[in-house]
Amino acid sequence: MGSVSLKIGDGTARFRRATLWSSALHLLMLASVLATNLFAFYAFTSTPLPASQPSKNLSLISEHVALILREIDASERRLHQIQRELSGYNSLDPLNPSFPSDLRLFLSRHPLPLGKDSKSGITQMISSVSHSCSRSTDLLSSFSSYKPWSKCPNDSLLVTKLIVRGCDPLPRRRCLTRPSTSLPAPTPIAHQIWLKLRGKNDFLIDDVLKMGKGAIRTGLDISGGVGDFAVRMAERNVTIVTTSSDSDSGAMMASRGVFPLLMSTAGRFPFYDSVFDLVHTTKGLDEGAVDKTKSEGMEFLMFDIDRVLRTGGLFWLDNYHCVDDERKRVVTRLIESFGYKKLKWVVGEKVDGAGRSRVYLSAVLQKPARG
Ligand SMILES: *[C@@H]1O[C@H](CO)[C@@H](O)[C@H](O)[C@H]1NC(C)=O
Ligand SMILES: *[C@@H]1O[C@H](CO)[C@@H](O)[C@H](O)[C@H]1NC(C)=O
Ligand SMILES: CC(=O)N[C@H]1CO[C@H](CO)[C@@H](O)[C@@H]1O
Repeated sequence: MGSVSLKIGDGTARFRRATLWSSALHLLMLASVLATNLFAFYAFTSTPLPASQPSKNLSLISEHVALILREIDASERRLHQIQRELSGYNSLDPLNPSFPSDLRLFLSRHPLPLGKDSKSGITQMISSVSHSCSRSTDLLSSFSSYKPWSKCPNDSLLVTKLIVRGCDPLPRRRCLTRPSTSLPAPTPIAHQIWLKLRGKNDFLIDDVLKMGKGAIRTGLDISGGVGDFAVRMAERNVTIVTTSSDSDSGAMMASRGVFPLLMSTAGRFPFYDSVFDLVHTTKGLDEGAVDKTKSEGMEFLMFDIDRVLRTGGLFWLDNYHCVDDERKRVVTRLIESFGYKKLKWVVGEKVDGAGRSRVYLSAVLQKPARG
């Protein structure tokens, strides 16, 4: 597995721990597979069968086979246990005395004031944090260490760190947000992307809106930086929600009058099914889901994109950088398997600042009606 890096604040967070863990997990799986195979090899080669006594040797073999099966079973159980530990199930104890008291208070059960709810049958509200928080209890504890009713610590970078580590949702806090410095003056967009063509991978906003036949009113921009795309679309009366995991982007987007949503690309989008006319992304596919050997991560993301997009809505993959041929093939195969209509599909090369040629894919795809 590669390491995913996301730009947060002024630095870069690398999922080094996750990578280490998964490498360890892979090593362990490899070792157990190897051991099992060696064992089988030994069992079948070290017992040559003299023709005179086949039944006795047969029972010997079946004993060996039973032993191998038991060994495989035990390895599987060990693996499962390790996976549970890595993913954090069972290990986040809401009553852990080392947690700050407000975190314990938040996680405790709160009975409904009017007793059992007749519709759902529930009697208490349960507040949760993500199970991945158990991998970052040190950060989570810093986040929850504050004096109730006083000013919150200035820790937006900490929030971002937790979210990109999968600790999302975070607990609520009983502290007052710091007096915000007034929003910065809105920064104008320096470039002419989407208004003027720079290369064959660029599409014009107006052309894409025409493909939507004037029915594009709302959209989602995944990992949309400081909202440039949303600002351009707002000029055309289209409302775009921009997701970002960068703690510095929010104020900038708000000052430009567009809607910032702080979330990791790895989480399910907090939207109803079929509500967007358009989903746009440049880097979102990678940030949500890069894994060199498997494409499931990207599949989960694509299914969620498909979920929030309405029938007839457009998915605009904008200058997606294909790091290699294999990635291009994986992304192409994945997108094609959703059966979208290709309104635009352009693969092109661009030379970057260092003189290297890079391959980009740009596409506008229309979600089909499914019977
Ligand atoms: C929070 O701290 C950062 C530097 O760490 C500073 O730039 C920012 O202005 C602070 N914000 C508030 C609201 O105090
Ligand atoms: C956006 O809406 C306003 C108000 O309805 C209208 O005057 C304007 O022409 C619209 N702009 C575009 C690009 O459709
Ligand atoms: C490998 C092994 O145990 N082979 C046995 C097969 O059966 C004959 C007869 O009992 C033994 O002599 C072999 O040692």
